[in-house]
Amino acid sequence: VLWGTHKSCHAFHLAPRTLRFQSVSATGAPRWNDHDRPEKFNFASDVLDYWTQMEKEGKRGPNPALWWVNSQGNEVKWSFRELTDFTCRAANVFTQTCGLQQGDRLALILPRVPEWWLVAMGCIRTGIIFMPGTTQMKAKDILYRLKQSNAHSIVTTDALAPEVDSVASECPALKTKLLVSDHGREGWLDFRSLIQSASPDHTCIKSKTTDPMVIFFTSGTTGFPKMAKHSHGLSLRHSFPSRKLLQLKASDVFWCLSDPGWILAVMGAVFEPWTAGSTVFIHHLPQFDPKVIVETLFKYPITQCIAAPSVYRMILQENFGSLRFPTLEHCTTGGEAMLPEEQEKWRQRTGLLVHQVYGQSETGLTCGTLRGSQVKPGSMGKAIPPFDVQVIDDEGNVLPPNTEGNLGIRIKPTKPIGLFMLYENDPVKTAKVECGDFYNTGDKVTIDEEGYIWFLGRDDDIINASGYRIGPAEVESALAEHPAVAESAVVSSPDPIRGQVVKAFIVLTPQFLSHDPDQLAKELQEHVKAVTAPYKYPRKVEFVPELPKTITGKIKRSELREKESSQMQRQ
Ligand code: BCO
Repeated sequence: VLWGTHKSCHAFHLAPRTLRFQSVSATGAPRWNDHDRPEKFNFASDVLDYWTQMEKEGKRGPNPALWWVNSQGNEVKWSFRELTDFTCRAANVFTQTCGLQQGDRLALILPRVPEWWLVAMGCIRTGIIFMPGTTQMKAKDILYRLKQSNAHSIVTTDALAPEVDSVASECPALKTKLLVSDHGREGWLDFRSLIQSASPDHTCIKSKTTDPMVIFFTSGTTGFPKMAKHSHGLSLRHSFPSRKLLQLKASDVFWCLSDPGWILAVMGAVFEPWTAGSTVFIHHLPQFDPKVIVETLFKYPITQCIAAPSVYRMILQENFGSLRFPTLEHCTTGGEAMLPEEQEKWRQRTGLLVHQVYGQSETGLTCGTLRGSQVKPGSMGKAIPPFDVQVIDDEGNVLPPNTEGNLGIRIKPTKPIGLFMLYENDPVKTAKVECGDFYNTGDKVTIDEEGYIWFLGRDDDIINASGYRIGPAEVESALAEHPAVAESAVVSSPDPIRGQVVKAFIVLTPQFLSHDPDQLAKELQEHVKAVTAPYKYPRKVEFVPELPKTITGKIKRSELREKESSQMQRQ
């Protein structure tokens, strides 16, 4: 095997390749100006192979490009040269062995294993559109994604292969299934051995910056997740966060703790660090454990990290002796809002300020506090170029400072690079988020005179639980599959650690009315965990005789949400 239980991996002979010229910035990174819109851009050839060339010329230090560890003491360290080699092999596996072509879709459902990075980059080299997804998904979630996207291929592990097999017959477009495992499985191709035997010679496609590159499934206030489709421009745009927001250098070791199923990881564990030639540090972390996070920050020379606020809160909640990490210089957080007192507590314990960033699956990083500039506690920073971010009303009029409104990104006369292209197969929802000259994020904010933006919340039904965006319909439909549930309404409930948690108000069917409520609540929670991704399960359950409804029979979730919120405030 190439890796796995080995302490290091083999280096392969690399074929020489030609690179397009890029100028070099002060930090050594290939750079584009913040408003550049080159006609052609491909992250694999323009960034990854650039750093490979720098390594060959002795212009980059010896630190790895990818440094993966797990709790068993296994380690994988790959240089950019090795990454170029392996990702060219991955590209050949996709096009030659699997017969995939530019524009085909590939579902990438892997945990934090090194192959994730090979698959993503192999797709970028070939123009195959990859669709990251969390490994918490269950058969129902996977089926929805494969069908909605007409996926041609899926890459996953042993744990999820049976779930995929249970629904594959309903996905006629699905042609190849690739398994990342040390064992074979009937009907599946063995990704690891294919990579070993594949050729490292591959010519990267000359992708247009506007060609599609990746699709993120993102939950909405109604219905099931939408497919936010991004072009290669997403990867180009993240050179700004790399250079200015985080000021990454080739000597930095950057750890993004987000699961690779989310856009935060695609930005924080791929585009930003590699643009600067930094080391992407990965801990396998199959189960979240604050102790492992703290130990890792003490053990490895990590200089920067990014994680959801819940991660910082969960670390602070534990009684760790010291949190003065020897090499950590800069902390960033995103995915949900962090309170000023939480930022202050982290500063007191670690000596480090947490810098907030804001973004969505549709937008990538949109706001943030640049490293070195003033941190205003509680604020998610300023607009990140080239986005022109404004606070707008429901008609798209720009509002003055300190006025509550929607966070909008200007899309007219020119849509900025890096903003999603559209919701695939959904022109209605695509049109709905256009508001005058702006893309309307739906997030309520204010902006001050200096351009700092404060998150206030949402006035729709989307739940943000510890950085996960959850649509109520996804949980309600899972609950509806249980015979005890006559109907349910799912809303957010404030939580001191997770920001919000999912709460389900449930009307029981007559035959379950006499059941023990605590036991039944547990059973329903386990049921949701079993039929859909468990991060969505209702951590709070309340049985009610009826749900509040409008005269047309629509459930008034806002009423339940407000009730929940005021009840929590009283406690
Ligand atoms: O808390 P419980 O133990 O009752 O349940 C947990 C898990 O134990 C359980 N679970 C997980 N896998 C399971 C399973 N149960 C059954 N079968 C399985 N295969 O389900 C619950 C999952 O909840 P969780 O994921 O919140 O787990 P946990 O361990 O509490 O993790 C805490 C966090 C903070 C690490 C986690 O919530 C997290 O990673 N949050 C961040 C999410 C994130 O990265 N968001 C960014 C999205 S991108 C974006 O927002 C754009 C920003 C620019």
